[in-house]
Amino acid sequence: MLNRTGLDGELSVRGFASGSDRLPDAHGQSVAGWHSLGELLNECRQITLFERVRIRSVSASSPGPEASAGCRWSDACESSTDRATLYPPKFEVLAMTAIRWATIGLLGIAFWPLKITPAVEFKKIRLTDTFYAEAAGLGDIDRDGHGDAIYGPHWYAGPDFARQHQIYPPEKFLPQNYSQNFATFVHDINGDQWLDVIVNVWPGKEVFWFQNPGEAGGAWQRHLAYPTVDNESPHLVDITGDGKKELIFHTGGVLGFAGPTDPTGVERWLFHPCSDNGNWRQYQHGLGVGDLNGDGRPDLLMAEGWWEQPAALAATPWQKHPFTFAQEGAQMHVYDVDGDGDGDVITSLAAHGYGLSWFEQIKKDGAIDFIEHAILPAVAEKQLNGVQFSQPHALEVVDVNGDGLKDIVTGKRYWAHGPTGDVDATGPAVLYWFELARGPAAVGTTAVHYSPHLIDSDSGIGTQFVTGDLNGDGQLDIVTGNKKGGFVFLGVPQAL
Ligand SMILES: [Ca+2]
Ligand SMILES: [Ca+2]
Ligand SMILES: [Ca+2]
Ligand SMILES: [Ca+2]
Repeated sequence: MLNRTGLDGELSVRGFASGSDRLPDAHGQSVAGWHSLGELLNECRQITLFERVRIRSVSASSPGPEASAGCRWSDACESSTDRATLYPPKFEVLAMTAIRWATIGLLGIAFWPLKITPAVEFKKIRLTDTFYAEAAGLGDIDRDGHGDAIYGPHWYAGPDFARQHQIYPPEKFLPQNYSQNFATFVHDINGDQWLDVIVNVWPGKEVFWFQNPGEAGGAWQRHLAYPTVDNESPHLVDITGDGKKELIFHTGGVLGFAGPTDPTGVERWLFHPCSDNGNWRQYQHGLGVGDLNGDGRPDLLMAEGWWEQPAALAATPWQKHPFTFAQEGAQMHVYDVDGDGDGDVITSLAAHGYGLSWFEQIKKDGAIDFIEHAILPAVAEKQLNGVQFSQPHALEVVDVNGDGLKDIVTGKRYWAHGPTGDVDATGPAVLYWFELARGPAAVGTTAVHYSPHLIDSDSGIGTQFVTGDLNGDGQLDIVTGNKKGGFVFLGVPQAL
């Protein structure tokens, strides 16, 4: 082994992928700190094992910030400077290469079937079998330290969710029909430290927010936030970066967002247009928020492309980047699925049909482009590990098993248009999570793998649901609501 100590030459870790030249590299990053080339190669193995590591730049001559380097199994690590000096004798290289590829081969075979994190199971609690809403929320409504579940007109007090409390006058709906609650969000709108509940009553109709009465108790006062909120998957997120959440939707064919205009939130919220008129309709499917170009500013996504948030928020319209992600998706998410440093897109393809995909961000002629990777096939006859279901009309991207990788939670929207209105309408009302794993990339394949895990087969999803840790045990919980009623799924950690 060649001792690294005393060498001032700058190393670079360069990524190569079979059949691809688009992996990130860290050319020019100072990666001193390894004491030998063997250690460097070992570091590369660690990189390939865990896909992505942080490498601290500790060059004595020029200490710098943390650098990020991503490699994959097929990467090579080499010095770009002083190669002759740094490289060990040939036999050592050959030996290292042989060991490395043997390791790659063995782990490549063994990696996929291995479960390296504890399994996850869920305890199901049925809040009610009455159809009140196709949405759900969670949060500590009464500030007693226990997370509470929100379904339709009621919140259910944790930790047992047995007691229900009214938010607005309840109205029961027939499962053959529709509710007056398609999206539920929980957020402190007026800044009094008590969580309020925000409801989109119907695609294309009002969003109201119900004011938590707080310690004094009593009725929740209803306020109109915005009168016409189009799209079936509106979001409530902080898109402006001021720490306050805004409602993301389109109205009158224009994509944008709206938020409170005064500290009380009671004044009518103002709509901030971000696009030209796209003639989008009331029941438009597919909407998302996330930073796709890595500038730190969340961008907007729809099924037909994404809109780049400008440096000056007021500059409108935002630049549109056309790309067809889906025909009829639901909540669209941006997440670095493959761990290469850029945001990828996760969306269902048909909220009333089949298909769930992630779209890998690539650069094409210097511009952002995407490659689709199917998770659930878009046709009924094909399956993923024997799993297939229709109508993934809501989905969340969240780390279910605590391994640091965000997984996907989705399921079947039960009776979206009644018992006969959709393909396989009477199929099991399933709720699944899809476990993300990353591993060796063979030629022409991706290093990303999803495994479906059934959570429940008699509940499904509606048009929106929520995840979070309700009981503070560190395990992810899920609250859903649809035509079968309202449900809490408490994650129960399992031993390895
Ligand atoms: Ca509570
Ligand atoms: Ca951005
Ligand atoms: Ca990526
Ligand atoms: Ca995970």
